[in-house]
Amino acid sequence: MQTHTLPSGAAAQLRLQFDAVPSPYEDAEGALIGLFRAFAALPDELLAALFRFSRDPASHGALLIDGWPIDAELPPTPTSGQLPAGGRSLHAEKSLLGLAAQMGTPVGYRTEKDGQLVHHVVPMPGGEFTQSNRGSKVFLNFHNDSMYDASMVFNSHNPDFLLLLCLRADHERQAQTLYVDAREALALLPEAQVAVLRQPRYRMAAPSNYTLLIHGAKGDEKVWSAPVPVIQGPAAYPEIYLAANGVQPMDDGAQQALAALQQACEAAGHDSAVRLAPGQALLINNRKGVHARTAFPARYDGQDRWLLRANIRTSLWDIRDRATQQALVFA
Ligand SMILES: O=C(O)CCC(=O)C(=O)O
Ligand SMILES: [Fe+2]
Repeated sequence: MQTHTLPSGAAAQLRLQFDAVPSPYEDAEGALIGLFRAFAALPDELLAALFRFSRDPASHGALLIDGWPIDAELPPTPTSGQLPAGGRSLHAEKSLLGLAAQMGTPVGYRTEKDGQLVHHVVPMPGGEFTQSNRGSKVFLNFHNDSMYDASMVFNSHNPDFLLLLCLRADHERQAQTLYVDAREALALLPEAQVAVLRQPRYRMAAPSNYTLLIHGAKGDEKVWSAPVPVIQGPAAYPEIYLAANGVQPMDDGAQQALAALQQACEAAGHDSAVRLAPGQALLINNRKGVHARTAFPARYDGQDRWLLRANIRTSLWDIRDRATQQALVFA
């Protein structure tokens, strides 16, 4: 994976500027304006890498950048996805949102972590075996972060990018985050199977957070999309879409092509595996490729793995049908 490191001088300068930035939990707009100013002073080389990653259709779909300011003293890892109370410097949140604003616009969705701009991705008791960011004990399958929509297509209003910033690694540093760019995976498949993946012969399960919290489903019940393709768009710049919570091929040919794609992802994914360490940010294009996470132990002792996550859109206009009274928060 392509990796950059924020020089320590630039990190120290960011920390100083962060002191003048309001808490994003209290004043999201004020925080984003302050962060815009602070991030403008980053080294040209890093800004150029961010620019190309975020705006060039040809760039690779994942980028790792190390050395971001995070809080010197962290509270125990939460077990509920809610921010623990108590005074903190919020350097990590500011690193996350400043970086997100370089890539596009950070947004919240009411159906995902209450519309918050900053998500706490932590293992949660009871969620160990789920195909969601609450899980730990199972491999989180290759997927895109998707968003339920009444159109029954779940990759229309979803984030274009997601950003993961590591605050704490898991105890044994086992968890690996994997990314496969669709171009790499499709290069491993025969053309006939790519052609099948391009046809609307699949149903995708709505995210489990939606199914449980909003739909009120119990157990393994799923909400399925309309028939959709896995691959769309020009061969040189394909968009891929796989749901974490389940993909249902609608016939045998579709099933075979999906199995071949999953094998290709497993083959390609381990090349890009990262064990995220504190201060590392993984920038993920949510349309160019799919991501996954390996299993890891969770102990719920306050020292479990803890990532901050942001959802980022390049266009808010295209999701205006779900705008709410609250800026940057969508239904
Ligand atoms: O925990 C990870 O490394 C990835 C989790 C994930 O897929 C997500 O937060 O969307
Ligand atoms: Fe994900």
